[in-house]
Amino acid sequence: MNETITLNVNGMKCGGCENNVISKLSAMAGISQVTASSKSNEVSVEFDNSVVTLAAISAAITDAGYTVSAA
Ligand SMILES: [Cu+2]
Repeated sequence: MNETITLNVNGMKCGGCENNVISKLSAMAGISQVTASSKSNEVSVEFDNSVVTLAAISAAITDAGYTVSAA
């Protein structure tokens, strides 16, 4: 089932960081839509929760070098 979540993500400083997060997440199976804002420190993800988990999404953001502080 599709679900949309907004995560608080720290460490994004510019549009390059936003694009980095967006391209990393967009490449993952089950993720249909990603928006990222370095201004509000938010990443919104629309995903199919039968394909990909919130934990995997958080891990991908962490791997990219950013910190997920809250869901
Ligand atoms: Cu940046």
